[in-house]
Amino acid sequence: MSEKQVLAVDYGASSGRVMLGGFDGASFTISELHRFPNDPVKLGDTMFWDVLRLFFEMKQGIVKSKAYGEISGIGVDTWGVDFGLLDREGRLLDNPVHYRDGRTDGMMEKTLKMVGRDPLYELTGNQLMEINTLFQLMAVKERRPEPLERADALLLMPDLFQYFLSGAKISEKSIASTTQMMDMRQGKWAFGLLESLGLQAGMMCDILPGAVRTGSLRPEIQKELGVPAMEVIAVAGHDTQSAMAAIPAREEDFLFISCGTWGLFGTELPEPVISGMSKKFNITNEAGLEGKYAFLKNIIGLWLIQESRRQWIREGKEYGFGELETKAACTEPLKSLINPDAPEFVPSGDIPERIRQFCRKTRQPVPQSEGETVCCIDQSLALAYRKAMDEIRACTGKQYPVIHLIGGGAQSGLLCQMTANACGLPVVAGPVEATVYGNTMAQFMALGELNGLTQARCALADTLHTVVYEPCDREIWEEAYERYREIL
Ligand code: LFR
Repeated sequence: MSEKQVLAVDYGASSGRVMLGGFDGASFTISELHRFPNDPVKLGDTMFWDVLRLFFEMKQGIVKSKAYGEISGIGVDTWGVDFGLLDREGRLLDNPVHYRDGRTDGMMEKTLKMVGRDPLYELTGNQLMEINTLFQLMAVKERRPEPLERADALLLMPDLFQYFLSGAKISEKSIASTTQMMDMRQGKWAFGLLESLGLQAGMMCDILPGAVRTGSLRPEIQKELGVPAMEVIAVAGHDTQSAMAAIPAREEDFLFISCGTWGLFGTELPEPVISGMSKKFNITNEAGLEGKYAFLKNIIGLWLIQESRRQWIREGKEYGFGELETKAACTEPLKSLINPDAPEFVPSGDIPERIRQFCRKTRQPVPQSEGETVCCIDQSLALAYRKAMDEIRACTGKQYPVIHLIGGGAQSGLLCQMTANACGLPVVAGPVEATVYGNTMAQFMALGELNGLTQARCALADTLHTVVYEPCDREIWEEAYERYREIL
């Protein structure tokens, strides 16, 4: 079979790209057409996504694809939980707001008082996090209800871009499952919950599974960009689920870490787990492709390093990630530990200073240099993964032979090795571009070129070159894990 091509558009919290994905019936290729920054914009006291610029950049990518021949489809994935509201004519009522915006402060507690922590978790199966769509909507309702009152449709970010491209208003299931508004077992919107909170259920669009065609590129966009028609495809719109689709696992039971701005640690299951124990550990269920579920913990991830790097740039010191890793590898490991999920590390700002404060408060050696800071972050993340692993094992009653570490973090040999050491399991690193592969695979599934996820994963495993990190220094890491649990 000759190679077919699609455009995989992947928006991350700090950058986006349009990639060309190819499949020749046996293996995949991906190449970058266009990459651009995704810088949120603070206006007044609100932090917005620059959604029109993001759409503009997607169009630039489409234009660049003209040099590569026929393109069969286009699919978009993004981070979770954020959304846009449309009026009856399909116009955006407000600019989408960033999940790190302060408008949700205190909203979760308020909402939980109204609906109860246990029933909410029972119904949605989602980890309770202030950033979740439900709490954002409650903030809109309380502070600035007009757009909500006029809203005819709520579209989550990938669905919004998909709508810009095709005009179809749908809710793809993987992204719907990040909202804390979906009945996880039924795969339907939790209308009763919405109504009990005074949120109008009528704005929710029908939930569709990922890997389906939703329409074709609007004629006016074809004309504007000078491109022929192409299918618009709903992939697993949630980037984490696109990435999961691309885990090159040959084992049935495995652990994974989708390691980017966030670190998502979990496993894949045929059905959600919503139990007293999963509630206690605050583990989330998310819907994936082909009716699969990810059972995972949301851990803060490389955000700590990305944001520290921005701080050092503000101080006039510009280092690449590779350079920071080299510095970290030269320092003495396991001297100081932080709880990476402590609330003070979530907002943007001077992370290295907050790490120093954390270490002073917990009477540990205070990391001074950039290398010591990055080393402290990496080892603390590895130990947070270890804790998540213990909790997931306890909930599923399963043992796992391997951890697949996918996404940008797979480039960090130090983090992969530390994770293997902390968890006592081999870490298979790669693909770095998991999200793009998963997006591409879902499109070829929708186009009928692949007969399902298993076939797609096998083809991918044959395409890829992965690196394995074997665990070592186990005693030292077990001792560190004890210390880590004490500081929590
Ligand atoms: C990762 C991710 C996480 C989600 C967080 C916020 O990019 O999608 O899965 O919890 O971003 O939306």
